[in-house]
Amino acid sequence: MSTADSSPDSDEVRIVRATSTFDCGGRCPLRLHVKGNRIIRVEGDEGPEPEQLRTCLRCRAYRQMVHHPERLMYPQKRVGAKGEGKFKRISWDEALDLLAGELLRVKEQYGNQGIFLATGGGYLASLHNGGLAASRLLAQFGGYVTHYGNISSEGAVWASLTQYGSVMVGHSREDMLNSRMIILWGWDPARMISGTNTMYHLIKAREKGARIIAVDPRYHDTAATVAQEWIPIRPGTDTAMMIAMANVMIKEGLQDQAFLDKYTVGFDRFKAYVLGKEDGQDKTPAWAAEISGVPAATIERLAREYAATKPAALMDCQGPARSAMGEQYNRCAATLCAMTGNVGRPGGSAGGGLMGLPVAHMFRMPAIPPGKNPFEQDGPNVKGTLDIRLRVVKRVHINKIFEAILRGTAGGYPADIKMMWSMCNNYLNQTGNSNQAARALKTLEFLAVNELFMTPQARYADLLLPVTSAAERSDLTRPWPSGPYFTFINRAIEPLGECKSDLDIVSELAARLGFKDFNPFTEDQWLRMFVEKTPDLAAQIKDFDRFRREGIHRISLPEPIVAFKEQIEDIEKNPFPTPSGKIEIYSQRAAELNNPLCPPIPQYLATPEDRNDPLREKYPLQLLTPHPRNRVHSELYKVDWLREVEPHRVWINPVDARPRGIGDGDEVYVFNDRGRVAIPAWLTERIMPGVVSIFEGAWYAPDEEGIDRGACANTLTKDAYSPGGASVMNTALVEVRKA
Ligand SMILES: Nc1nc2c(c(=O)[nH]1)N[C@H]1C(S)=C(S)[C@@H](COP(=O)(O)OP(=O)(O)OC[C@H]3O[C@@H](n4cnc5c(=O)[nH]c(N)nc54)[C@H](O)[C@@H]3O)O[C@H]1N2
Ligand SMILES: Nc1nc2c(c(=O)[nH]1)N[C@H]1C(S)=C(S)[C@@H](COP(=O)(O)OP(=O)(O)OC[C@H]3O[C@@H](n4cnc5c(=O)[nH]c(N)nc54)[C@H](O)[C@@H]3O)O[C@H]1N2
Ligand SMILES: [Mo]
Repeated sequence: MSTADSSPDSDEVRIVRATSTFDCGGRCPLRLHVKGNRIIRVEGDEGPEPEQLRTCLRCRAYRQMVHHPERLMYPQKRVGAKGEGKFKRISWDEALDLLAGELLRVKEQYGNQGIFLATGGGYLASLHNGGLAASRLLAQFGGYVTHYGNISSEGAVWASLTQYGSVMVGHSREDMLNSRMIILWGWDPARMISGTNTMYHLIKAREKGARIIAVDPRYHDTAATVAQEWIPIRPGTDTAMMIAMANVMIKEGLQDQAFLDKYTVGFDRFKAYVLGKEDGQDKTPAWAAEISGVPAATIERLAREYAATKPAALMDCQGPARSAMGEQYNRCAATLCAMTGNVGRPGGSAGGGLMGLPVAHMFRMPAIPPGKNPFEQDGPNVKGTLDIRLRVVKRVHINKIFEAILRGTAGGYPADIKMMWSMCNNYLNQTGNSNQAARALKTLEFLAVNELFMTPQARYADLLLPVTSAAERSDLTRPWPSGPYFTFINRAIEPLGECKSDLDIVSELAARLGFKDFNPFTEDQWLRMFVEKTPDLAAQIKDFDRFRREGIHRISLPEPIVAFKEQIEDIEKNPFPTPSGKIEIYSQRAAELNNPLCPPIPQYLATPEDRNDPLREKYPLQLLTPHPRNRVHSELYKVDWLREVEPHRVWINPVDARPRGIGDGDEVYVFNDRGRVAIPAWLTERIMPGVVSIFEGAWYAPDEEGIDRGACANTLTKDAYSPGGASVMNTALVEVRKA
């Protein structure tokens, strides 16, 4: 770290090495130019090609976020009605006394199960991570209730665990240079990143001659940049198309039978389903064309091409899996990867939708004792089960938090929630059915929110605690989800206003609740301890001071990581971590769930609010809610530069717009029984007819009539989860009308 003068009126410019900590698909190393207590410029990584980690637009606007005039600067207490957004400034002493008092009151009056902790992905670094610190404190305080289920990828997690017994299904990105064909099946890394240099490697793969095809209802940025072909498909119907591809391969004998015989179990059961031996429905390309809208000839051609081109990488991801039967899509993709013998092979892929690598893992706070949360211990907590509801009993599914608040134990939820403490999330905005969430938040006896901004959720708080940004403290992090590298975030500026980190807030609260020595170490001691005591880190980083100075430690790999390489090289010695030791195209564990909606082989299943639901007469359009290029979910929403990049609009095909009298730029209502948003229309052939798209993360802002003027996508989505636990964000029917 620079020893230069950091006093507020110094004229000297220091360069501080850091990264952002957003839950975005990348992790840009940054050189922050700091003058006095202000970041005046942001530069990216200066590493040489090909390692240089190119900075994204969001990080380039980092200082606009850190120094935003609307940052919360001091603790505040509600004075208006709940949700009205009227607050009064108070001191930290008053604020912490209030929170400690409410925790004690609720515990005394209702027991610890009245306390709900909502954590989230708002801050992806190790030390100043609020959720972790608070969960440890509340466990020591006698327990709390929280949520389960990864909102991003539970469908993909379920599929990968079922099929492979492991979630480590990724290849390092440079392995795409070994692929002769890459299918972007619901994957758009130009926008969602998927590891900082994914696009760089994808472009290199294309230059090297790989054939690249996008299967997506939207002609997305990645398709526009690298794909030779776009195959539009109706949302939620990918499994039908994949099954028909399997049908073509089976009938034409194109599958890699030797691979299937050696490494998989249950292919025959899948084959019988594909050929319709049990239900009488031969799942032909014509059958799938009817469901998916993809012409039968295209399905046949893709099946033959994919089976013949080796190696080929079918890249499924998490977006299509965030849907009513999401896990079936990832399981089916993994099954095609096995049928073509691409699993465990350089240039191939395993499917499964999770692209993480088994290196550079998160490392967090080993020293504060976790304590035992009684509400996690006294149920079966069935380890290894595929039944999401049994994996963590006594918690609330993440997409059901607000219904649980409204209905409590009478509605079958594990607790009657009386108070909520929230940090690193904006779930009112980010989980299904925001109108219901707003109703639920009004019923809480007490809501404390640790935040940087007055988000839609923060507006409902009784107590607002202002939090420092990642630029105002030092920490360690790693990329999401590839890399591989570690980064050191050096504190660039001193805390603005009266902001404190979550860790400091929790530690001060701990002292008030009578926990002595809750956090006995300084920031510097902690960070040194992490580096020296975390095996993954200690093995890599021998020189702490150098790591801190350089801000990054790049891990050099002798060769690209290929998931399941060891298994494919020697299955006897290295079985798959499944009950059978093989890739489970048929899963006995899934069969034991006895749930026709969660079958032992991957299947296409109709769902509520898909295109066959009779509700389509009223709401004929399918809604997609992908992640925004110019934000990280709802973060950075206030940054003007980023707003200019992409105005918030609903994508609609002219074929759907014209009969509704909608012109480009017209203000429209998008609505269903859950809510109504007002938003300008973007007429574009980049989305297929019958489908509209609103990027998630715009801030919920209902007017007096209940029309959401902010056009938050979740005003329209539902608070449901699939049998495998996927949050249902991309299965919703809507209608669009001129406002
Ligand atoms: N810029 C930016 N990057 C981000 C984030 C962000 O907020 N902003 N968030 C990060 C996080 S937390 C996550 S979990 C990841 C999420 O990454 P993903 O889950 O991969 O992203 P999504 O944007 O939801 O969807 C990806 C694609 O799926 C398509 N899609 C949706 N439904 C279907 C379908 O039924 N079939 C097919 N074939 N395609 C479909 C969408 O059109 C979109 O192009 O992104 C990360 N990256
Ligand atoms: N419709 C729809 N909804 C979706 C999705 C979708 O595809 N479609 N995707 C889902 C996915 S994959 C995800 S991961 C979720 C994300 O859901 P959330 O985690 O709720 O998303 P963010 O908008 O990133 O909210 C993070 C909040 O944390 C705050 N924050 C940042 N740093 C700190 C800190 O150090 N301390 C504290 N206390 N707060 C901090 C930020 O200001 C921000 O308000 O959204 C989900 N919602
Ligand atoms: Mo996510």
